[in-house]
Amino acid sequence: MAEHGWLGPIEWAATSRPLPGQTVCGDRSIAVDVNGAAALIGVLDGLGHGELAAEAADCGVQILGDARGEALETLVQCCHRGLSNTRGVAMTLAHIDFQTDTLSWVGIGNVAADLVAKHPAGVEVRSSVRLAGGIVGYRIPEVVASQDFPIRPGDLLVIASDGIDENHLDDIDFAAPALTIAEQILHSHAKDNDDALVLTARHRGASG
Ligand SMILES: [Mn+2]
Repeated sequence: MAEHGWLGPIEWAATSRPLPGQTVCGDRSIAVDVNGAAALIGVLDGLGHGELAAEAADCGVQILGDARGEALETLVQCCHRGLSNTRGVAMTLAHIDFQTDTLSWVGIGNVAADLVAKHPAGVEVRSSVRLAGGIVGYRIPEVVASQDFPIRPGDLLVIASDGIDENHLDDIDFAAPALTIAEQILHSHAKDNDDALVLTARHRGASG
């Protein structure tokens, strides 16, 4: 399954597939506008895989969409409360402010997020989200703090569930659209023992 679109200057795409042999993927993405001034982007991996995992992740996407204007720390707390009757999720969220070109992100569990840029030697990893241990809906750290830093035109945010292997940033074609990059990562780096989802978000500059 694939989705893609634009949020302000951000071109985003998400693509996923279930564990081979299964029909339901328990990983979900969110990419929504926040008052025309920012984007809320994230990936939720329902614990385990399949239908009950998808149910937890869908519930999280719904909560995030409804509360999208809140701070990231608040969004994590909202999801934690709202998912207590589900299996729970691993979740990484990013907020991109279009006015200040500031990226903020927070991660609970094992959904990797990296901000990468094109480099003469290949791919430069400019920053990686610091993941806190826990399961949203079951147990999260007492203090959940997001991290902020500048994002520049050309930068690419890649968020990947743990069904994608660790080498997924090795061969990115920066000339390609966000959807093609996401599809290439999924194709080359999805593991055969889990659901897999990749979300890409590219800052295309003020002209969009
Ligand atoms: Mn997983």
